[in-house]
Amino acid sequence: MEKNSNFESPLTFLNLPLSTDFERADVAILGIPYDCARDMIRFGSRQGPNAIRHASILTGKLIKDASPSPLDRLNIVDAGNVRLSLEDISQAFTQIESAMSEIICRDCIPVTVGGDGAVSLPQMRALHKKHGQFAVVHIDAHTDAWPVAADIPFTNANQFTHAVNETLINIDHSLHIGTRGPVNANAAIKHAQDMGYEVISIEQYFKWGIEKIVGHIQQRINNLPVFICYDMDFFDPAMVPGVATPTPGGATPAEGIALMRGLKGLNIIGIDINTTTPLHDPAGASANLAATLLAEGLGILG
Ligand SMILES: [Mn+2]
Repeated sequence: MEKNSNFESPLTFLNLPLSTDFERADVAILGIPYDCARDMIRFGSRQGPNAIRHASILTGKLIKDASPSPLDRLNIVDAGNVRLSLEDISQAFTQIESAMSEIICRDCIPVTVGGDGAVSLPQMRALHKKHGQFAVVHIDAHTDAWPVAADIPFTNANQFTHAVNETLINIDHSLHIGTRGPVNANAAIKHAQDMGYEVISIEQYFKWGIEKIVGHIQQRINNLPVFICYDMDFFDPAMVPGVATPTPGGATPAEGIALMRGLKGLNIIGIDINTTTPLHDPAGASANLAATLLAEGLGILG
C-alpha cells in the first residue's frame, strides 16, 4: 500500500526528517513549547510548535517544488521540541539555552518556533556564547524591552532589556520594527530607545514601504551576525488572531513575507518565530502563516 506522505509519523516541520545529527545538518528547526513568562490574558503558545508542524504539511509539499528550494542547497532537519520545565522559569531557560547550544556548537543554524517571546532570551544567551555580540532585528508590535521589575525579573515583555543588560547584543546595530498600541506604549518605546535600540513604528513602516525598510535594515545591521526574531503579533489580528497580545493596526501577511525575503543576504545566525497560540486561532490562519514564514526564513539562509 502506498504511503500517505501527507500524514507521515512522526509529524515534523515541513515534512523534514526528525534528527539531532547536527554535525551533518546545516539548519535545525527547534520547537520551544514554553509559555509561562506570564502573558497577561491569553496563554497557549506552548502548543504553537505542534500546531505549526501540523499546518506545515502543505507548506512542506510546496517547498519541495519551489525553485529555488532551500532544500536543494541546505540539509535541514526537525530537531523536535525542547524538553523543558514549565514550572520553573530559570530551569526552562537553562534547558532552552542548552538545546540551542547543542545545535550552534556544531555550526548548525537554529530556526526556532515558540513558545512566547520570553524564549528569545535563552536563545540569545546561547548565540552570544558562540558568536559574541550580535545584532538583532526584532519584528513585533511591542518592543519587549520594558524596564525590569525587582520582584518579577524575567517576563515575556523584557527579554530585550536583559539582552542589553547582559551585553549579549550590539545595540548600535539592533532595531525593533512594527511597534504600535495605545496605552503605555510610549513609555516602553522610550525605554528601548534610551537603551540605544532604534524603534521603527508600524506607521513609519507603512510610510517607508518595504524597499526602503529593507535597505535601512541592511544598512543598520552592516554585515554583523544577526538574530531575526519574529513575533507573530506583528501582523494585524484581523488576519492573524492566534497570538498572545493581539494589537490592531498591524501588517498583512504579504508585507511580513516580503520583509522576511528582504533580509536575504544578511549574516543570519538564527531565526525565531514565536507567540503563535492555537487556542485563539480557530481557522488555523496564524499557524499557517507561521509555517509559511518558517519556509521563507529557510529561503534566506545560507
Ligand atoms: Mn509582541
